[in-house]
Amino acid sequence: MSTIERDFQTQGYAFPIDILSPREAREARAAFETAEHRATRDDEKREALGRHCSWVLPFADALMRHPAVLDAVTAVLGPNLLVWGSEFFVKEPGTPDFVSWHQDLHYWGLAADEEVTVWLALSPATPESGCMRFLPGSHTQRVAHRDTFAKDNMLSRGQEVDVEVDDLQAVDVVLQPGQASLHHGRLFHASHPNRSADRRIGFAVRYITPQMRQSDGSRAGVSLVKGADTHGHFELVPSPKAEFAEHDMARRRRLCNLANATLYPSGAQGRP
Ligand SMILES: O=C(O)CCC(=O)C(=O)O
Repeated sequence: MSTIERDFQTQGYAFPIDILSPREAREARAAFETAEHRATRDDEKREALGRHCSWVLPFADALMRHPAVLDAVTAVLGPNLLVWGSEFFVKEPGTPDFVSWHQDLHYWGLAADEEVTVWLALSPATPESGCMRFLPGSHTQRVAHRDTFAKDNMLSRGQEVDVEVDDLQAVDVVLQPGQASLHHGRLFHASHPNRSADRRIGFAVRYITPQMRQSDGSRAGVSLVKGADTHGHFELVPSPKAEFAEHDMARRRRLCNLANATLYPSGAQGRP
């Protein structure tokens, strides 16, 4: 059993995993910031950076298919991999933005637990910059959540676990630019505000196996990134060829509208 597989099974996470060289990480950050600049005056493009960005940004599609990323995910999910979601999490220096303790799979309407997130750092992720925090071993539980709609919470409904979390047990997910962490969809995780002088930028990608499906039977959009789609439960989305191309944006709009009924039954929208 590899270290990644062992850590993932026992703790619910594995990190740090080297993915990009420092130069490649700087290039990926520059590609992100260029796309961000192009999206400045367009609400839909800005929203796309925070949800299903790989459907409209070729550099994001390439990053989530990086061989080192796929090797790490294969160690825990096996050889056939789909991507269910991809998004940039940006915390500006000195802002109050935070993420409350939550379990990703609680809200996504998926019928099983074969999901893993890769969070790739494009700037330093440290306690000062508001790196993620994980609660070791919490991935074996399913707990109730409540929606707080707390101001400054980066999650769409301010969702958080409805149980006490012993903060002293949490580990800081410290990553250099180009390093990644893996976390299980049931792992309790959170993050504090960014008190550093730099932006904290992470690229989060949600990998699933083809056996997964939406509990309500809907055919959500996914990208096939390795092996074969052996079950056909989802609509396969092709790689984008150009940034924010209108036909890719239109497909993304249609698939986000379809997913909203599952993800936001009460009407709130944004990040799942
Ligand atoms: O970037 C963060 O601080 C939180 C990210 C997160 O909750 C996730 O990737 O599931």
